[in-house]
Amino acid sequence: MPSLAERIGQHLGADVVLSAAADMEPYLTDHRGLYHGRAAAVVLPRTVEQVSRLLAFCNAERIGVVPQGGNTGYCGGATPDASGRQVVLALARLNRIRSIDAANDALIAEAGAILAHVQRAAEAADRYFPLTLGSQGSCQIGGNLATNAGGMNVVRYGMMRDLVLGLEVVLADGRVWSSLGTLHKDNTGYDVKSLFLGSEGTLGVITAASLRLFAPIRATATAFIAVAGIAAAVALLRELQAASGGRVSTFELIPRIAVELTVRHIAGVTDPLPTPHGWYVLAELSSARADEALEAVLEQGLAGALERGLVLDAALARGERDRAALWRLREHIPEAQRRDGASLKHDISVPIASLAAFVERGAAWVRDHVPEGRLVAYGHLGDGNLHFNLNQAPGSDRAAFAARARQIERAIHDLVRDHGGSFSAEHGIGQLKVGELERYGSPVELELMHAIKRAFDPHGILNPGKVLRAAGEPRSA
Ligand code: 2HG
Ligand code: ZN
Repeated sequence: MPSLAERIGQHLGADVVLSAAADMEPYLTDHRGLYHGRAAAVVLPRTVEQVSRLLAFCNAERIGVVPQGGNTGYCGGATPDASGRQVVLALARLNRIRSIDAANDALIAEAGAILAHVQRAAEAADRYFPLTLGSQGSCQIGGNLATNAGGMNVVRYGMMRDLVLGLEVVLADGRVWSSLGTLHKDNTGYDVKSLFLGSEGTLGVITAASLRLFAPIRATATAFIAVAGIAAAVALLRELQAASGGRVSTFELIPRIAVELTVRHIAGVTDPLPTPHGWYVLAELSSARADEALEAVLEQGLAGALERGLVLDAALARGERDRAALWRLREHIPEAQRRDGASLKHDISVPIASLAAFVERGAAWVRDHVPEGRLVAYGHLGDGNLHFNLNQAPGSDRAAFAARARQIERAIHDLVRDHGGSFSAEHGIGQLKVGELERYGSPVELELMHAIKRAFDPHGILNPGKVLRAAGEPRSA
């Protein structure tokens, strides 16, 4: 009796199937090392037709399929379970830029295309693709779509969902549905493509997308700003938006501890300001007009805010080198956190007007209840989205700290709910937050989600146990 991997090889060609333990290994552990799964095979198709044949086969045989992009996710959404019966479907080889239509501001990329390649392809056509993530050198556009990724430019351009014109998706039974096109308006009934965005491979496998392009950026002004606190940062954002006519494209909150961690752990990062402050913002204004006086707008805005005590100090980037150094500091905060020891991550959002109150209460709770941890809260202030993370304090026990994860998460997520926020702003649900969705999600919405899941994937073969608990899977505490 041939193995499952051999049978898949017979259908698709042996050259697209990995089954040796050493070959499969990189596909079985998630980026944060939270999950280690097993698989019957890892399949790396070269064509959409092969994806279609694989899903038709797995649907008929009731075999779970776990789609995987660059494997940079935070919630274990692309890691198989421990049964060894699931198949990992890695999209890496489906990585072509199929077309660029600059006249229609559209680009069609396959799921396995690396985000940075998509950005460069747009640039080569004198256009701009705005999604900007720390992991852009390795994450894949299919994963960005399936998780509705966010990042540093959302305040201006929206999340991945807002950057999509159409999709090509292989459904659970192998049918291929395509809405690839360049229409910027299409109001024909239910927005089916939207369902796949953020569904994390549980409703279909995205194989290609038509993406929105924008005018290229010709001018930027960037500053690293010490602010008087969170409320001051929120007020500054509103002032800079008003003064620049909505040109703010990045507005990232950075705490003092993140500066210390990046200076300590990341080569080449230095403190941009001469004296320490509690909170900072990395702000960038950008424009498609080369002659727009963005630096002057930023300087004037900051000078006014300095007078009124919102801003305490600021370093303006004078040229591309300065700018790259400031971005390097921000983008490497997660890596610096990782190198410093165990960390607990909470990707939360609250209405922007409630941010200051939330941080005040959350920080006090951490101070009072987690003596072995230190708050490292940073993120996309412009979107009300903070990574309200904790790192183990120096000298504390790694395992004891990590063991408190669920209890700490519960307290923080309850506080988030009390402030009208979300326990998952941009990193999705995966397997990590299935219980949180059940706890905090609206029961009616969950019923609708299960109904949609049954309609799209009646046999439950698509990424089983991600986002929604698989049928028959026991609830944990
Ligand atoms: C970021 O904003 C990423 O840098 C990662 O979303 C956040 O590590 C994190 O918590
Ligand atoms: Zn983030």
